[in-house]
Amino acid sequence: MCIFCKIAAGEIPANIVYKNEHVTAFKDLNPQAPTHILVIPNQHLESVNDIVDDASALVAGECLRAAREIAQQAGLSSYRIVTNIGADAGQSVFHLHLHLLAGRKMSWPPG
Ligand code: DGP
Repeated sequence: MCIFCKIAAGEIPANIVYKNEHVTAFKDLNPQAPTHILVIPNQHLESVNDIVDDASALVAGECLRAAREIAQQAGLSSYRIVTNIGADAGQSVFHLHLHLLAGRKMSWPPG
């Protein structure tokens, strides 16, 4: 089981801020902004590359919906959602996750 599967299953601790049937969200261990939350599907998908059918698309959509709800409940007017796909893009944990970042001015393009 991968580390994010273990967090979703409650087998290792995390600072969980949101959970439902499809999605778990928790604070990033190494925050890059005052708000930095990871939103993951409870089921293991490696990355966006695994969104290949209706079931995986539903789960990915639930991740986006959860991110929007978390942002709204936190009163965030601006925020960024990032997902890295592959090592060269910065992916280090191979379980699909959305980074929800907020609380500072963001630059563009990302490095
Ligand atoms: P990425 O580089 O896009 O794969 O992002 C992985 C993120 O996951 C990175 O920002 C650090 C975070 N992370 C890695 N392991 C853990 C963990 O065990 N707990 C928490 N809360 N975050 C983790």
